[in-house]
Amino acid sequence: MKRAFTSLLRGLAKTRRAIEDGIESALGRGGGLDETALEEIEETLIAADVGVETSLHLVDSLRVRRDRGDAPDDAGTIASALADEVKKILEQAADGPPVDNGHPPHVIMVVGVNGVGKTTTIGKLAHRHVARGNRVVLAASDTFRAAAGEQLTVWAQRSGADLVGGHDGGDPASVAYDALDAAAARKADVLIVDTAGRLHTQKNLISEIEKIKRVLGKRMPGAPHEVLLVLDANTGQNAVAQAKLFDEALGVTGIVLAKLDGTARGGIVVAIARELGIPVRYVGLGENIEDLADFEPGPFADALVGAAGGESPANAA
Ligand SMILES: Nc1nc2c(ncn2[C@@H]2O[C@H](COP(=O)(O)OP(=O)(O)O)[C@@H](O)[C@H]2O)c(=O)[nH]1
Ligand SMILES: [Mg+2]
Repeated sequence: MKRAFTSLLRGLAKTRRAIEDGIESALGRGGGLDETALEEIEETLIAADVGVETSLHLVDSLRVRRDRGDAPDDAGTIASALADEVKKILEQAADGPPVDNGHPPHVIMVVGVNGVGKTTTIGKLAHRHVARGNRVVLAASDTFRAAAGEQLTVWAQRSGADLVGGHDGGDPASVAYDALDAAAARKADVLIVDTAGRLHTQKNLISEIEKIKRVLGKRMPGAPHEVLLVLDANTGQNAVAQAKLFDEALGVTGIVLAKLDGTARGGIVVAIARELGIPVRYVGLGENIEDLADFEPGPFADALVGAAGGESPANAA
Protein backbone atom coordinates (compact mmCIF):
# COMPACT_ATOMS: atom_id res chain seq x y z
CA MET A 1 0.00 0.00 0.00
CA LYS A 2 2.82 2.35 0.92
CA ARG A 3 4.47 1.74 -2.44
CA ALA A 4 1.18 2.17 -4.26
CA PHE A 5 0.47 5.48 -2.57
CA THR A 6 3.94 6.76 -3.35
CA SER A 7 3.39 5.92 -7.00
CA LEU A 8 0.03 7.61 -6.84
CA LEU A 9 1.64 10.78 -5.59
CA ARG A 10 4.14 10.60 -8.39
CA GLY A 11 1.41 10.00 -10.95
CA LEU A 12 -0.59 12.98 -9.80
CA ALA A 13 2.37 15.28 -9.31
CA LYS A 14 1.73 17.27 -12.48
CA THR A 15 -1.92 17.83 -11.67
CA ARG A 16 -1.16 18.70 -8.07
CA ARG A 17 1.55 21.16 -9.03
CA ALA A 18 -0.80 22.88 -11.47
CA ILE A 19 -3.49 23.24 -8.79
CA GLU A 20 -0.99 24.46 -6.17
CA ASP A 21 0.41 27.02 -8.60
CA GLY A 22 -3.11 28.17 -9.43
CA ILE A 23 -4.00 28.69 -5.77
CA GLU A 24 -0.77 30.51 -5.05
CA SER A 25 -1.18 32.80 -8.02
CA ALA A 26 -4.80 33.49 -7.02
CA LEU A 27 -3.61 34.58 -3.57
CA GLY A 28 -0.63 36.43 -5.01
CA ARG A 29 -2.84 39.39 -5.83
CA GLY A 30 -3.05 40.11 -2.12
CA GLY A 31 -6.84 40.28 -1.94
CA GLY A 32 -7.15 37.04 0.00
CA LEU A 33 -9.96 34.76 -1.03
CA ASP A 34 -11.94 37.41 -2.93
CA GLU A 35 -14.12 36.70 -5.97
CA THR A 36 -11.23 37.18 -8.39
CA ALA A 37 -9.18 34.66 -6.48
CA LEU A 38 -12.08 32.19 -6.39
CA GLU A 39 -12.51 32.57 -10.12
CA GLU A 40 -8.86 31.87 -10.71
CA ILE A 41 -9.02 28.77 -8.52
CA GLU A 42 -12.08 27.64 -10.43
CA GLU A 43 -10.23 28.02 -13.73
CA THR A 44 -7.31 26.04 -12.35
CA LEU A 45 -9.63 23.20 -11.36
CA ILE A 46 -11.33 23.22 -14.75
CA ALA A 47 -7.91 23.06 -16.39
CA ALA A 48 -7.14 20.00 -14.23
CA ASP A 49 -10.24 18.39 -15.76
CA VAL A 50 -12.28 18.35 -12.61
CA GLY A 51 -15.18 19.46 -14.83
CA VAL A 52 -16.99 22.79 -14.95
CA GLU A 53 -19.90 21.81 -12.73
CA THR A 54 -17.70 20.08 -10.19
CA SER A 55 -15.19 22.95 -10.14
CA LEU A 56 -18.04 25.36 -9.42
CA HIS A 57 -19.18 23.14 -6.60
CA LEU A 58 -15.68 22.97 -5.10
CA VAL A 59 -15.15 26.72 -5.26
CA ASP A 60 -18.59 27.24 -3.75
CA SER A 61 -17.50 25.23 -0.75
CA LEU A 62 -14.61 27.70 -0.28
CA ARG A 63 -16.98 30.65 -0.68
CA VAL A 64 -19.32 29.25 1.95
CA ARG A 65 -16.46 28.92 4.40
CA ARG A 66 -15.24 32.42 3.63
CA ASP A 67 -18.69 33.91 4.13
CA ARG A 68 -19.01 32.05 7.39
CA GLY A 69 -15.89 33.83 8.49
CA ASP A 70 -13.51 30.92 8.49
CA ALA A 71 -11.87 31.65 5.18
CA PRO A 72 -8.90 29.43 4.49
CA ASP A 73 -6.36 32.11 3.64
CA ASP A 74 -3.08 30.42 2.85
CA ALA A 75 -2.48 28.08 -0.07
CA GLY A 76 -2.03 25.03 2.15
CA THR A 77 -5.31 25.49 4.01
CA ILE A 78 -7.20 26.15 0.79
CA ALA A 79 -5.72 23.01 -0.74
CA SER A 80 -6.75 20.90 2.23
CA ALA A 81 -10.27 22.39 2.24
CA LEU A 82 -10.55 21.43 -1.44
CA ALA A 83 -9.13 17.98 -0.74
CA ASP A 84 -11.82 17.43 1.93
CA GLU A 85 -14.54 18.30 -0.58
CA VAL A 86 -13.00 16.08 -3.27
CA LYS A 87 -12.83 13.23 -0.76
CA LYS A 88 -16.54 13.65 0.01
CA ILE A 89 -17.47 13.47 -3.68
CA LEU A 90 -15.36 10.36 -4.24
CA GLU A 91 -16.64 8.66 -1.10
CA GLN A 92 -20.24 9.30 -2.07
CA ALA A 93 -19.69 7.42 -5.33
CA ALA A 94 -17.80 4.57 -3.65
CA ASP A 95 -19.89 1.59 -2.65
CA GLY A 96 -17.32 -0.77 -1.23
CA PRO A 97 -15.77 -3.75 -2.95
CA PRO A 98 -18.09 -5.93 -5.02
CA VAL A 99 -19.79 -8.61 -2.97
CA ASP A 100 -18.53 -12.13 -3.41
CA ASN A 101 -21.43 -13.91 -5.07
CA GLY A 102 -20.63 -17.18 -3.32
CA HIS A 103 -20.81 -19.13 -6.56
CA PRO A 104 -17.59 -18.82 -8.47
CA PRO A 105 -16.49 -17.90 -11.01
CA HIS A 106 -16.75 -14.21 -10.33
CA VAL A 107 -17.20 -12.78 -13.81
CA ILE A 108 -15.64 -9.43 -14.73
CA MET A 109 -16.19 -7.80 -18.11
CA VAL A 110 -13.70 -5.15 -19.11
CA VAL A 111 -14.86 -2.50 -21.57
CA GLY A 112 -13.64 0.79 -23.00
CA VAL A 113 -12.60 2.44 -26.24
CA ASN A 114 -9.54 1.34 -28.17
CA GLY A 115 -6.13 1.88 -26.63
CA VAL A 116 -7.23 2.98 -23.16
CA GLY A 117 -5.49 0.06 -21.45
CA LYS A 118 -8.11 -2.72 -21.19
CA THR A 119 -5.88 -5.67 -22.03
CA THR A 120 -3.02 -4.38 -19.88
CA THR A 121 -5.40 -3.86 -16.95
CA ILE A 122 -6.67 -7.42 -17.39
CA GLY A 123 -3.09 -8.71 -17.18
CA LYS A 124 -2.54 -6.75 -13.96
CA LEU A 125 -5.86 -7.87 -12.46
CA ALA A 126 -5.16 -11.50 -13.36
CA HIS A 127 -1.77 -11.23 -11.68
CA ARG A 128 -3.39 -9.86 -8.53
CA HIS A 129 -5.92 -12.66 -8.32
CA VAL A 130 -3.38 -15.40 -9.11
CA ALA A 131 -1.09 -13.99 -6.41
CA ARG A 132 -3.96 -14.41 -3.94
CA GLY A 133 -4.20 -18.07 -4.88
CA ASN A 134 -7.16 -17.74 -7.20
CA ARG A 135 -7.57 -19.67 -10.41
CA VAL A 136 -8.15 -17.19 -13.21
CA VAL A 137 -9.44 -17.64 -16.76
CA LEU A 138 -9.17 -14.91 -19.40
CA ALA A 139 -11.57 -14.70 -22.34
CA ALA A 140 -10.20 -13.20 -25.55
CA SER A 141 -13.42 -11.64 -26.77
CA ASP A 142 -11.67 -8.87 -28.68
CA THR A 143 -11.66 -10.79 -31.94
CA PHE A 144 -11.72 -7.64 -34.04
CA ARG A 145 -8.00 -6.85 -33.95
CA ALA A 146 -5.67 -9.67 -34.99
CA ALA A 147 -3.04 -8.75 -32.40
CA ALA A 148 -5.49 -8.56 -29.49
CA GLY A 149 -5.59 -12.31 -28.85
CA GLU A 150 -1.80 -12.58 -28.95
CA GLN A 151 -1.47 -9.70 -26.53
CA LEU A 152 -3.86 -11.35 -24.08
CA THR A 153 -1.99 -14.66 -24.47
CA VAL A 154 1.20 -12.94 -23.33
CA TRP A 155 -0.59 -11.51 -20.27
CA ALA A 156 -2.07 -14.91 -19.47
CA GLN A 157 1.42 -16.43 -19.51
CA ARG A 158 2.90 -13.64 -17.41
CA SER A 159 0.19 -13.80 -14.80
CA GLY A 160 -0.34 -17.54 -14.71
CA ALA A 161 -3.95 -17.38 -15.89
CA ASP A 162 -5.65 -19.75 -18.35
CA LEU A 163 -6.76 -18.36 -21.67
CA VAL A 164 -9.79 -19.16 -23.76
CA GLY A 165 -9.30 -17.64 -27.18
CA GLY A 166 -11.25 -17.43 -30.34
CA HIS A 167 -9.95 -17.05 -33.79
CA ASP A 168 -9.65 -13.63 -35.39
CA GLY A 169 -12.96 -12.47 -36.72
CA GLY A 170 -14.77 -15.08 -34.61
CA ASP A 171 -17.89 -14.31 -32.61
CA PRO A 172 -16.87 -12.52 -29.41
CA ALA A 173 -20.01 -13.58 -27.55
CA SER A 174 -19.38 -17.26 -28.22
CA VAL A 175 -15.80 -16.88 -27.02
CA ALA A 176 -17.17 -15.39 -23.80
CA TYR A 177 -19.71 -18.22 -23.48
CA ASP A 178 -17.06 -20.90 -24.03
CA ALA A 179 -14.74 -19.21 -21.58
CA LEU A 180 -17.42 -19.17 -18.89
CA ASP A 181 -18.09 -22.84 -19.61
CA ALA A 182 -14.39 -23.61 -19.25
CA ALA A 183 -14.07 -21.48 -16.11
CA ALA A 184 -16.99 -23.32 -14.50
CA ALA A 185 -15.64 -26.73 -15.54
CA ARG A 186 -12.18 -25.91 -14.16
CA LYS A 187 -13.68 -24.48 -10.98
CA ALA A 188 -11.98 -21.18 -11.63
CA ASP A 189 -12.48 -18.37 -9.11
CA VAL A 190 -12.42 -15.51 -11.57
CA LEU A 191 -13.20 -15.05 -15.25
CA ILE A 192 -12.09 -11.80 -16.90
CA VAL A 193 -13.49 -11.01 -20.33
CA ASP A 194 -11.52 -8.77 -22.71
CA THR A 195 -13.59 -6.89 -25.28
CA ALA A 196 -13.01 -4.83 -28.41
CA GLY A 197 -12.71 -1.07 -28.20
CA ARG A 198 -13.30 -0.32 -31.83
CA LEU A 199 -15.56 -1.74 -34.51
CA HIS A 200 -16.78 -0.37 -37.79
CA THR A 201 -19.17 1.91 -35.93
CA GLN A 202 -19.76 2.86 -32.34
CA LYS A 203 -23.26 1.39 -32.58
CA ASN A 204 -21.82 -1.97 -33.65
CA LEU A 205 -19.35 -1.85 -30.81
CA ILE A 206 -21.96 -1.20 -28.16
CA SER A 207 -24.34 -3.85 -29.48
CA GLU A 208 -21.54 -6.41 -29.63
CA ILE A 209 -20.60 -5.72 -26.02
CA GLU A 210 -24.25 -5.82 -24.96
CA LYS A 211 -24.51 -9.22 -26.61
CA ILE A 212 -21.46 -10.50 -24.72
CA LYS A 213 -23.04 -9.33 -21.49
CA ARG A 214 -26.34 -11.01 -22.34
CA VAL A 215 -24.71 -14.30 -23.26
CA LEU A 216 -22.70 -14.38 -20.03
CA GLY A 217 -25.93 -13.89 -18.10
CA LYS A 218 -27.56 -16.70 -20.01
CA ARG A 219 -24.78 -19.13 -19.16
CA MET A 220 -24.68 -18.01 -15.52
CA PRO A 221 -27.51 -16.01 -13.99
CA GLY A 222 -26.10 -12.90 -12.34
CA ALA A 223 -23.02 -12.75 -14.58
CA PRO A 224 -21.19 -10.52 -15.26
CA HIS A 225 -20.81 -9.51 -11.64
CA GLU A 226 -18.72 -6.52 -12.57
CA VAL A 227 -18.52 -4.34 -15.66
CA LEU A 228 -15.29 -2.39 -15.41
CA LEU A 229 -14.87 0.59 -17.70
CA VAL A 230 -11.27 1.47 -18.41
CA LEU A 231 -10.58 5.15 -19.06
CA ASP A 232 -7.31 6.71 -20.14
CA ALA A 233 -6.47 9.40 -17.59
CA ASN A 234 -5.13 11.61 -20.39
CA THR A 235 -8.48 11.78 -22.16
CA GLY A 236 -9.89 14.76 -20.31
CA GLN A 237 -13.54 15.67 -20.52
CA ASN A 238 -14.22 13.17 -23.30
CA ALA A 239 -13.82 10.47 -20.66
CA VAL A 240 -17.10 11.66 -19.13
CA ALA A 241 -18.83 11.15 -22.49
CA GLN A 242 -17.32 7.66 -22.79
CA ALA A 243 -18.48 6.77 -19.29
CA LYS A 244 -22.01 7.94 -20.11
CA LEU A 245 -22.11 5.91 -23.33
CA PHE A 246 -20.96 2.65 -21.74
CA ASP A 247 -22.95 3.16 -18.56
CA GLU A 248 -26.22 3.70 -20.40
CA ALA A 249 -25.72 0.57 -22.51
CA LEU A 250 -24.21 -1.77 -19.93
CA GLY A 251 -24.51 -0.43 -16.42
CA VAL A 252 -20.87 0.17 -15.49
CA THR A 253 -20.11 -1.01 -11.95
CA GLY A 254 -16.67 0.52 -11.63
CA ILE A 255 -13.98 2.50 -13.34
CA VAL A 256 -10.32 1.77 -13.86
CA LEU A 257 -8.36 4.94 -14.46
CA ALA A 258 -5.38 3.79 -16.51
CA LYS A 259 -2.22 5.74 -17.35
CA LEU A 260 -2.45 7.94 -14.31
CA ASP A 261 1.34 7.93 -14.28
CA GLY A 262 2.52 11.15 -15.83
CA THR A 263 -0.79 12.80 -16.67
CA ALA A 264 -1.76 16.33 -15.78
CA ARG A 265 -5.43 15.43 -16.02
CA GLY A 266 -6.16 13.19 -13.04
CA GLY A 267 -9.07 15.39 -11.96
CA ILE A 268 -11.40 13.66 -14.40
CA VAL A 269 -12.47 10.99 -11.91
CA VAL A 270 -13.88 13.64 -9.61
CA ALA A 271 -16.14 14.83 -12.42
CA ILE A 272 -17.22 11.26 -13.20
CA ALA A 273 -17.88 10.45 -9.54
CA ARG A 274 -19.99 13.58 -9.12
CA GLU A 275 -21.81 13.52 -12.46
CA LEU A 276 -22.37 9.77 -12.89
CA GLY A 277 -21.91 8.36 -9.40
CA ILE A 278 -19.74 5.51 -10.67
CA PRO A 279 -17.06 4.43 -8.21
CA VAL A 280 -13.42 4.21 -9.23
CA ARG A 281 -11.99 0.80 -8.35
CA TYR A 282 -8.39 0.84 -9.57
CA VAL A 283 -5.81 3.14 -11.01
CA GLY A 284 -3.19 2.10 -13.57
CA LEU A 285 0.23 3.52 -12.78
CA GLY A 286 2.43 2.08 -15.52
CA GLU A 287 2.84 -0.67 -18.07
CA ASN A 288 4.14 -3.37 -15.74
CA ILE A 289 2.16 -6.18 -14.16
CA GLU A 290 2.44 -4.68 -10.66
CA ASP A 291 1.33 -1.22 -11.73
CA LEU A 292 -2.26 -1.37 -10.52
CA ALA A 293 -3.40 0.18 -7.25
CA ASP A 294 -6.69 0.08 -5.40
CA PHE A 295 -8.45 3.38 -5.57
CA GLU A 296 -8.75 5.10 -2.22
CA PRO A 297 -10.66 8.40 -2.10
CA GLY A 298 -8.68 9.96 0.79
CA PRO A 299 -5.13 9.44 -0.44
CA PHE A 300 -6.25 10.23 -3.97
CA ALA A 301 -7.85 13.54 -2.97
CA ASP A 302 -4.74 14.55 -1.02
CA ALA A 303 -2.47 13.57 -3.90
CA LEU A 304 -4.63 15.43 -6.41
CA VAL A 305 -5.06 18.71 -4.59
CA GLY A 306 -2.00 18.72 -2.36
CA ALA A 307 -3.47 18.90 1.11
CA ALA A 308 -1.46 20.61 3.83
CA GLY A 309 0.06 18.14 6.24
CA GLY A 310 -0.10 15.44 3.60
CA GLU A 311 2.97 13.90 2.16
CA SER A 312 4.85 15.87 -0.43
CA PRO A 313 6.57 14.00 -3.24
CA ALA A 314 9.88 14.97 -1.67
CA ASN A 315 9.31 13.28 1.68
CA ALA A 316 7.31 10.41 0.22
CA ALA A 317 10.22 9.26 -1.95
N1 LIG B 1 1.97 4.41 -18.82
C1 LIG B 1 0.97 3.56 -18.83
N2 LIG B 1 0.67 2.89 -19.96
C2 LIG B 1 -0.36 2.01 -19.94
C3 LIG B 1 -1.14 1.78 -18.78
N3 LIG B 1 -2.09 0.87 -19.10
C4 LIG B 1 -1.90 0.56 -20.41
N4 LIG B 1 -0.87 1.24 -20.94
C5 LIG B 1 -0.34 1.22 -22.33
O1 LIG B 1 -1.38 1.67 -23.21
C6 LIG B 1 -1.30 1.01 -24.46
C7 LIG B 1 -2.65 0.40 -24.82
O2 LIG B 1 -2.95 -0.59 -23.87
P1 LIG B 1 -3.91 -1.82 -24.17
O3 LIG B 1 -4.02 -2.59 -22.91
O4 LIG B 1 -3.49 -2.55 -25.38
O5 LIG B 1 -5.28 -1.05 -24.48
P2 LIG B 1 -6.68 -1.63 -25.02
O6 LIG B 1 -6.73 -1.34 -26.49
O7 LIG B 1 -7.72 -0.88 -24.28
O8 LIG B 1 -6.70 -3.09 -24.71
C8 LIG B 1 -0.20 -0.03 -24.31
O9 LIG B 1 0.98 0.47 -24.88
C9 LIG B 1 -0.03 -0.18 -22.80
O10 LIG B 1 1.26 -0.58 -22.43
C10 LIG B 1 -0.81 2.52 -17.58
O11 LIG B 1 -1.43 2.42 -16.51
N5 LIG B 1 0.25 3.39 -17.67
MG1 LIG C 1 -7.00 -4.71 -25.94
